[in-house]
Amino acid sequence: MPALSRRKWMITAAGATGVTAGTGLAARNGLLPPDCAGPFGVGDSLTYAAQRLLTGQAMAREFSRDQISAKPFANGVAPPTEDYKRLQAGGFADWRVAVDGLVSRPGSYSLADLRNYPASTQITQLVCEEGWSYVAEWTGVPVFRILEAAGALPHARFVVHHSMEQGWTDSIDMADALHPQTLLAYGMNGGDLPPGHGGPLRLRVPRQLGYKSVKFIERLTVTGNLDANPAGGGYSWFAGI
Ligand SMILES: Nc1nc2c(c(=O)[nH]1)N[C@H]1C(S)=C(S)[C@@H](COP(=O)(O)O)O[C@H]1N2
Ligand SMILES: [Mo]
Repeated sequence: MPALSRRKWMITAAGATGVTAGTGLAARNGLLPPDCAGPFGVGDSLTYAAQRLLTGQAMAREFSRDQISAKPFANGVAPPTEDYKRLQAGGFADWRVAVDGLVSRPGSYSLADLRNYPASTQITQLVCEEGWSYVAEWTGVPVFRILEAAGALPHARFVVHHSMEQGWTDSIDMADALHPQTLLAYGMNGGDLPPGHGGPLRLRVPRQLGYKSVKFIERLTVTGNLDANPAGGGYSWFAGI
């Protein structure tokens, strides 16, 4: 036992020294995640830096139509609130997603506004951290188009995405926010996005685990740091796949 713990300690110490040596370089190249000082800091920083270096703007795998799962799993139900029910009764005509923070043109967009932008469709896999997954087709507007329309400022580093559902605020860095496959999705498998899957509007981040694809999106906040916006869910902030 003592030998084992000493060995473990030595491995940890060696890893930590390597990370310290690499920290300046990683920070200069934007390779440190915002939770690098947290309890999982060393491991998360290595995962994040390695993935950013290896994959860059690589695309998530896209599937063919015949690979779409027959029964996609809806991991939850729509928020049981009066606000949601009222919007649903109106066919979500009054649903709006606000865009604020470090943008020169803060504002809000209805679903009809979002549909006016060139749509993007992807057949990708949603992978839950619990071990299940499915393939579906999602349609929506790439987040980069909305950031462009809102005039994201040069010192923007993260986009915080807020759900109408309590407790589901999360964030992504600009590499993922500007990634061509990161969508504000309003369609799924050829129809409107169903309430169980986050309808009328969810984020799709196919380069990260399912929990980053927050449902019932009603606000995007562009920010330079995450001090006021801790990551949601209690999961690791970075969930690259
Ligand atoms: N608002 C909200 N967004 C959410 C969740 C949720 O419970 N509420 N679950 C997350 C998790 S853990 C996963 S795996 C996916 C599941 O998406 P699905 O229900 O469309 O399959 O949504 C993510 N986004
Ligand atoms: Mo999940």
